[in-house]
Amino acid sequence: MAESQRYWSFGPRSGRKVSAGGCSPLLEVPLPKDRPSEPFIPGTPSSEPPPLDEPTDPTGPLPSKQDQQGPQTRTPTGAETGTAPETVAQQGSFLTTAHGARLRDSDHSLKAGARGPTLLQDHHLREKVSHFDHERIPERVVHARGAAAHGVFVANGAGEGICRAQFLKNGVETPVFVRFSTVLGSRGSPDLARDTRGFATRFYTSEGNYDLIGNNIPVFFIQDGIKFPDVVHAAKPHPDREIPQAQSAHDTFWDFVSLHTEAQAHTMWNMSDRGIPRAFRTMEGFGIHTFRLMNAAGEMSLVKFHWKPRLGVHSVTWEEAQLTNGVDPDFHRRDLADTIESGAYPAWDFGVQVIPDNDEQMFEGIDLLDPTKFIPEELAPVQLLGTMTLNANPTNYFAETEQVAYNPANLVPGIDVTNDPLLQARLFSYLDTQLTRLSGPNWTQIPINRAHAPINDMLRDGFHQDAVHGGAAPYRPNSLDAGNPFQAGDRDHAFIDIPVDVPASQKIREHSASFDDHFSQVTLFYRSLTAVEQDHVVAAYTFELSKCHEQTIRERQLLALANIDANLCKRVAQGLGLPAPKPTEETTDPEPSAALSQLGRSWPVTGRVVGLVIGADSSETHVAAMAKALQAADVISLVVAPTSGKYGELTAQRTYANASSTEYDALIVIGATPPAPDAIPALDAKSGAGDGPAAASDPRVIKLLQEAWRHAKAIGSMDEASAPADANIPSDGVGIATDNGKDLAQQILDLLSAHRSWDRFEPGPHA
Ligand code: HDE
Repeated sequence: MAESQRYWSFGPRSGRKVSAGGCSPLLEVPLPKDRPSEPFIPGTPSSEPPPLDEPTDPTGPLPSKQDQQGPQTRTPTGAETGTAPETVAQQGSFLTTAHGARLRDSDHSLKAGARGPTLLQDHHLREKVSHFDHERIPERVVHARGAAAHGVFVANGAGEGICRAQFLKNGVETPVFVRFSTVLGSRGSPDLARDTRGFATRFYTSEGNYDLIGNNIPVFFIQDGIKFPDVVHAAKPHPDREIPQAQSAHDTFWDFVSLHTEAQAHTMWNMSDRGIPRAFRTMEGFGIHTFRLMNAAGEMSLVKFHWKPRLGVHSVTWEEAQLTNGVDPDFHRRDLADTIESGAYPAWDFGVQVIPDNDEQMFEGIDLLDPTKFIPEELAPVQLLGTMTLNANPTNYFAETEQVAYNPANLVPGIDVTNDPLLQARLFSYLDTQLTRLSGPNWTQIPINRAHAPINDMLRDGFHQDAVHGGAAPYRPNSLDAGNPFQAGDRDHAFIDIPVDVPASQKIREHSASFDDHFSQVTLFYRSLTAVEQDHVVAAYTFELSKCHEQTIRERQLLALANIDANLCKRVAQGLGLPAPKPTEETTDPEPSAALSQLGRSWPVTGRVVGLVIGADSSETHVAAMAKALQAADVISLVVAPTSGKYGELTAQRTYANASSTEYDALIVIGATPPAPDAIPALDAKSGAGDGPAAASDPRVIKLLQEAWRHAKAIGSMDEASAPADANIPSDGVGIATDNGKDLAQQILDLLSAHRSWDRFEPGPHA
C-alpha cells in the first residue's frame, strides 16, 4: 500500500510551541532548518521531484532533504571542522572509482569480446562487486531493529543542585541522537512485536558523550548481568528452526521465565499494553538502574532516570499490533520519520527520582541495586530537569542509526554508576560488542560516535584509524611531546569516580537476600492497572502461553501467576483450559500506584491521525472544513476515498483498497460511501459486512469502521453517513460522535485527547 502518500495537515514553521501534556511549562523548541510550506505529504524520497526522462546533464549530488541532518562534522579527535555536512557526502558530477578515477561505463563488465569471458583485470567490476559483498555488518545481538533521530536537549536548571554535569545547567542546549528499538527481532522484523523497546540517548555534551541507554519499561528481566545470555537465548528464536521471529510466545521463553522467577516483573510489563506502543513518541523511557550523582559541593544522591512523553503513554491493541505487522511492518519507524518531517516534533521531559544516598542503598524497603524493582512515583516524585525534542531525521540509516554505538560507560563528571550487578556487567559488554560489530577498536571515530569535546586519548593505530596523530610520545609521562596530554585537575572538568565506601566482604558468587522477592512489585503493577488494562494482560498471557507446545511450561507459569494475583491466575488458567494452582508463596496486597496506568488522563492531540472517509459524492466543502478544523489542532487528516486521484479540489491520500484501520486514531465518515467499482463484496464482506444492508456501504469501509470500533477508537459521522450503521455500530455507543448540532471536530478532538474510548466495552470478570 502506498504508505508514503501520507498527507499531514500541519507542518513546518519556526519556533513551534510544544504543549506540555500537563507536566511542565510550554517550551519554545528551536528548529534547525527552514521547512517546506504546509500542507505537504511526508515520505518524499528526494529533495527535488524527479523528471520523467532520465537526466542527462551532469550535475552534482542533490542536497539532503530539509528534515534530515547528519552528525556534526567533527574530526576523529572531536574538533569542530566548521565544514558543511555535504562535504562528507559523495562529491562531483561524475561516477568514479573509490580512488577518484572517472568512469566511462558502469553497466558492462570488461570482456574478451561481447560474448567472451570476463577479464580479471576489470578493476571496476571487482571493486564494485567486492564492496557490495562486504556491505553488511553484524546486526546487534539484541536491539537489532531500530530507528533513530537527531534532536536537542534543553536543561531547565533544576538538576544543578544535584549534579555538576554541565549539560544540566540552566538553558544549556545539548545535541542528542536517540535510537529506539525492539529487543528480540532481527533487523528486518516488524515494529509491532510484543516486546520491550530500547530508548538509547546520546548527549553530545561539552564534557564528552553521555549515553543513557534505557528501555520503555522500568524493570529488567534479570538481576545480574551474568544471566543476560540466558534470557536472550531463551527469548530469541529456537536454535533448530530459527522460529518464531521477534516473539516471546514460545516454549523456550516461557520455560526460562517460569523457572527464573525474577523475570516475572519484566514479563508482566511486557504482557501489559506497554509491550505494544502506539509510537515511539508515546513511550516513557527509563534508565532502570540506580545511578549516583554528585553536585558541585561534592554531595551525592541516588537517582532513577525517566523520560516522560509529552503526548502521554499510549499503546495499540493486540489485534492492531498483529494487523499492523502485516500491513505496515515499519509502522513505528515511519511514524518517527513522518512526524519529524512534518514538524510535529516528538518531545519528552527528562526527570529524576532522587533518593538520598545511603550506605544500604535501600529506599522504602526497595533495594536500589535490584534492577527488577522500580520506585512508585507516589513514593518519590519525578523532578523534571529539561526537555528533549527530536527535530531531524538521519541523512543515512547505515552511517548513523546502524553505526551508532552506545556505551553505558560513557559518563560525564557528576554522573556515576552504582553496584547494581546488571549495570556492572553492561560496563564491560557494550565496548566489547563493538569490537566485532564495528570491526576493531576505532569505532569511536565513526562520525556519529565522535564526541563534541577534544579527544586526546593516547590510543593508537588499529583497524580503520581515521586520525592522523602527531607527536612522538604517546605515553605518560613524557617530555618529548612537552608533557602533553596532561591529567585534568578538579577545575578542568575531570571525570570523577565518585568515592564510595566498599564494605569489607568476601569474594562470593551470590546475591543479597533483598533480591529474593520476585513477586510483590509484580502484584503492585498488575493491581495498579484499570480493569480494561488488566483484561489486556489476561489476554496476552493466555495468548502467549497457548502458543507453547508443552503443557508443563504453561502449568509452571500459572504457578508464578498464582503468586502474583489469584484472579489473574484463574482467568489465564480458564483461557488455557487448566486448573488454577494455589500460590506457593505468601501473596501481598500493595497500595496501587496510579502513575502506572496509562488511562484516565487527557493528553495533547498533536500528530494524531484521523481518517476522513468520503464517497464519490461527499461534500467537498464539508471535507475541507473538517480537515481545516483538525489541522488547527495539529491533528493530521487523511482523506480515504473510493479511488486515488482528485475529488474536486481534494486529493485522496488513501483508497478504500489500501487504507488500513491501524493507521488512524479516529475515523470520520462524511456522506454516503457506496461500494466502489473495485469492491468484491463476496471477499471483502467476509471480514467487513455485518448483518446490515450490505449494499449501502462499501464492504471495505465497513471493515475499517468495525476494526476502529473494536479497537476503541473514536468514530464520527456527518451528512447522513450510513456506513457506521451498516457496520452495526450503535449510534449511541461510547466514543461515537455525530453532527447533531454539536461541533463534530471538537467532539473527536476531545475523544482523541483521552487516547481511546475504553468505556465502550464491559470489562472482564475481575472479582
Ligand atoms: Fe543492552 N546491549 N545489555 N541492555 N541494550 C546492547 O550493545 C547487554 C541491558 C539496551 O540502540 C548491545 O551496542 C548486556 C539493560 C539498549 O544501539 C549489547 C546486558 C538495558 C540497547 C548489550 C544488557 C539494555 C542495548 C547490543 C546485561 C536497559 C540498544 C549492541 C548485563 C537499561 C542500543 C550494542 C542501541 C544494546 C548487552 C542489559 C538496553 C550486546 C550484556 C538492563 C536500549 O552490548
